[in-house]
Amino acid sequence: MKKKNFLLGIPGAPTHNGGRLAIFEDELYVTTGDAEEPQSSQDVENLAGKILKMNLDGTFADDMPMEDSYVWSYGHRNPQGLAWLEDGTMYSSEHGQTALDEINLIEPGENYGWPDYEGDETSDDTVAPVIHSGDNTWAPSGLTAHEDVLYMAGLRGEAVYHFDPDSEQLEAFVEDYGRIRDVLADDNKLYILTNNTDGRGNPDDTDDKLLEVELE
Ligand SMILES: [Ca+2]
Repeated sequence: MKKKNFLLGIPGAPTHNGGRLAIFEDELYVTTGDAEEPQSSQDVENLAGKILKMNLDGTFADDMPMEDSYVWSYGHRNPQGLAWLEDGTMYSSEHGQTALDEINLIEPGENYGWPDYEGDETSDDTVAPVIHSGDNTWAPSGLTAHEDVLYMAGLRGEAVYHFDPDSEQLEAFVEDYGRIRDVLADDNKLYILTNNTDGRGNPDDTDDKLLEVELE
């Protein structure tokens, strides 16, 4: 089988590279970071600082908000999590600058503000997060949905967070395992991947670990 390059030229840098891939309803979603060039996030011709979407054969989906473009949403700083509730509502987790980490409700063609707006600040054409971390740092990476709630991996926060979009309440759900890179809910179980060996943690002899937690 001949290999095909689906999409080349996503900007990269030592940090801020997004990098989450997720398939929902037979379409591929890709998060990209600003690659340390914040204004790229506002340039819809630039693939940095975006959530991209494509068909599984690499072609443009029929319902893209911009013509001949993979850009599904823009104005992102460094999104690393993607998840969908059972009703199809789409969310993404995103690293803020030192604090003001975000969970965003993603709608096609919308501008999520970076670098012009952070936290609750918005203009007429930007969207504020459904929740942000204020002065705290979650350093959110992976995101997953179970029924009507979200679970989010926290690196610096060293926790798996539980977020209920209805009540907009966020709380630590699993702690004491260090840095958490990714989470996946499947069949009433939550799988949790630690990342204490990523150069920023304090690994013990058995890191890193894949944990399994029973969900109610
Ligand atoms: Ca934002």
